Amino acid sequence: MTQSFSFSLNATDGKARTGVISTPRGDIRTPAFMPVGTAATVKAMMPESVAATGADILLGNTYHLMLRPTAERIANLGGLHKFMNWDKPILTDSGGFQVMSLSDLRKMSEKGVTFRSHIDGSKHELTPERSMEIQKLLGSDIVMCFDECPALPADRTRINESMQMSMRWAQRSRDAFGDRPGYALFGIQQGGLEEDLRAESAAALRDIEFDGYAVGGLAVGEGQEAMFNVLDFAPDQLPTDKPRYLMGVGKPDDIVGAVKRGIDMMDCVLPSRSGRTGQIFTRHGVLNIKNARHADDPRPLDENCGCPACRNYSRAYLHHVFRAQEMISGMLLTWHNLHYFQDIMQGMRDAIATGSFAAWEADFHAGRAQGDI
Ligand code: PRF
Ligand code: ZN
Repeated sequence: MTQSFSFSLNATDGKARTGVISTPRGDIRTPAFMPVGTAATVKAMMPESVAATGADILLGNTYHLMLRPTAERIANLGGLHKFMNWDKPILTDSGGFQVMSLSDLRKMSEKGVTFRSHIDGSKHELTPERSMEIQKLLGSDIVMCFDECPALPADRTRINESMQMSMRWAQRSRDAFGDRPGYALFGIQQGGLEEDLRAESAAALRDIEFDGYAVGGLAVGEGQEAMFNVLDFAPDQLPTDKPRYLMGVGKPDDIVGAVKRGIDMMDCVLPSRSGRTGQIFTRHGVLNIKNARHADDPRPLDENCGCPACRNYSRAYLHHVFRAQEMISGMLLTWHNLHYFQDIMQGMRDAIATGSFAAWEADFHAGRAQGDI
């Protein structure tokens, strides 16, 4: 039975919103944090463990999967969900952003971008049409438009031209995506830090009509204050009855600030990548397990955390396996970080539902030390 894609808001508190995105592969509770599963795995995590942290949806990457193992191979093997043993929703990014940060010898034109693989130097092309084709082959539930994201700082002329091209690519993405019941296509707003360019981009996307709208082009070097300044107006420029997704954000305080300003979805490699480098996020602040002062510490990372790393292991053990480069280190620390990020999301969902977001936010900030804990 084909069930359609829909979004319903359950409550708002100030600009913060909580609701549910329904898809044929299950519900996504919002605000939602999406762990990143770039290469058909959330590194160091079994899919059932990712689900156990509270994640309703994962992010996958067109760029990585088209290069290895290729979208055609994944399609022949039954699609990305089956391939990686994750049966809940998957959102895929469209590739352009990763081409700019990872590939060699890029060449951009109105048609799209040609580049060389960072893995073996082979030559490839991505266009709006090809990106839609790849994301369909993967079986992605939420498909992202093909866009360009300029690095900041950039001058206004460059930001404007880039945004205009991304809007033409958004129309081409919409045309190529076609009508696919049960699957969603999200537009991506660009326009740098400029309110009028952001407004123009939002108007272009609303005209085309999408199932959801992303705020792109942020967290690319502008800093939190500048990002929050944009988030003070950008979500308001997008439809209220569709999900709003802030791409590639962020640290816990970025996420809380974004939700406060009307964002419904986010993704970031931070909890998983930091897990592998020993940086731990807790409600009390940040700690690095590599630090020698943890060597004799029998306490858990966070006595109030319900994750397996905190329930079953001491800081001393986690310090030891990190120093010894044991595989379980990345597994346990990633699990904790993902669990903590999902705890934050659940806390915000509950607070918004009960109209107590401001009090929740004050507690969140009050509990956190500035330096290492
Ligand atoms: N566009 C796309 N993916 C992205 C971004 C963007 O602007 C960002 C910006 N933070 C992260 N990932 N397609
Ligand atoms: Zn924990």
